Amino acid sequence: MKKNSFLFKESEKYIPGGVNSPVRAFKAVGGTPVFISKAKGSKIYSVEGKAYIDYVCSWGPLILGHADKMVVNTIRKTAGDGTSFGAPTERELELAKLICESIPSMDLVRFVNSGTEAVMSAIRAARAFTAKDKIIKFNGCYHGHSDSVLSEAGSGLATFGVPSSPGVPLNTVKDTISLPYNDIIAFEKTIRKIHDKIACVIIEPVAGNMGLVLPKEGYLKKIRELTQKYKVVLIFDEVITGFRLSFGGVSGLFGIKPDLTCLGKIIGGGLPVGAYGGKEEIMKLIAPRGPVYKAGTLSGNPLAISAGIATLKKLKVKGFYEDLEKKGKLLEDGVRENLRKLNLGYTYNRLGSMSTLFFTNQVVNDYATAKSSDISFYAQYFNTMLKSGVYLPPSQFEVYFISGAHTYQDIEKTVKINYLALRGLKKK
Ligand code: HOZ
Repeated sequence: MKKNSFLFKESEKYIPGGVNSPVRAFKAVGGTPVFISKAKGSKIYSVEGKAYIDYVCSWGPLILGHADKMVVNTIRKTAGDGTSFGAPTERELELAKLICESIPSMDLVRFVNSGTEAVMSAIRAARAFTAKDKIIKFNGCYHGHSDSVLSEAGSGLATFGVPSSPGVPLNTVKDTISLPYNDIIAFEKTIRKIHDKIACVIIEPVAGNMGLVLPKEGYLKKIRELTQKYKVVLIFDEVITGFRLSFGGVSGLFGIKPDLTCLGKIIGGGLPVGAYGGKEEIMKLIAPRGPVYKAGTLSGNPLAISAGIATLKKLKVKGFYEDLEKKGKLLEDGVRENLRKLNLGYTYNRLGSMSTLFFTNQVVNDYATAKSSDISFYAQYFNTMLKSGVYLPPSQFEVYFISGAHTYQDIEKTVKINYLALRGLKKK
């Protein structure tokens, strides 16, 4: 039997930091990353043969759980017919239709291979459409790792406490303005002053990369009003939330229509995918219909597209999101009750099947309050949960995801372990 520690040491010799995405290295929580050998339903299994109830779910895409039968069979069948053509397929049309029909603001959609690529391409489209350069983003939101959105970003940058990344040209970041999330006054002041220079505003309408942070009542509506008033393109980054909180996106749930939306994760059913789309007047600029360039050999890859179609078809079944909501509520009620019994005032944010327990007594509604969390407590908590068979994200600034495959027993068991983990927290 191979050990996690052996594999990690070997990986470090060949892969920077031993991982292909930084948060996975467990640096924020200590210890050795778990090397996964297989997964099924709500469980992942390590190379050491240990089973875990998984609340990472590949950071969101696996809303049906691991190795869903229908998704796997679809991928198998598709693979047998060829894995990539670099030419159009009927499947792309099917998924494009499904997406455009379910997201009210989506007239046209273009597939790419990741959320990073979707955002990068959407910003380019917005800049071309407005003939302006500057963008506004929000502190703690993460929009992938392309140059222009790597300032004050969440996810790995929050985990490692770095405001930006070396290697990003100053000339690129000078066009990026990062404002506090949920602060409509700061936003209004900025956009009123320099709207003639702003191409777009990009936001995670429900933020999932500083832990889960919900928009305040009326916040998104006001952002929409102001961007419309000042003719600035509004981009919703729904890479995490698209098809997670409802069929479609947060835009449908809150009744707000952005100009462009970025998608990823769920629409590929666990295979690498991304997409961006929105208003025809902007999307018609994309090559070859228009001059704004974007290309990609694996864009619209048959495996990812067919896994996405299979996933969306299952999500469409009546009651799917209601069931997720019940499970999310069961977890929330359990954790809140544990906090109450232990007289702990930590903050628990939840929407549907997404949640985060923040180790702070402050209300968490922006990056500053998320960062008030005691990350050494999170590390202790994470490690006790892990030892007891619950796999949480190895960072305070990420989200717990529940899938349709999680059972009520999984959640009840998690709540019991949560109680013991919270009770055992020791001040250092
Ligand atoms: N940064 C992403 C999560 N918000 C992905 C992390 C990973 O895949 O390691």
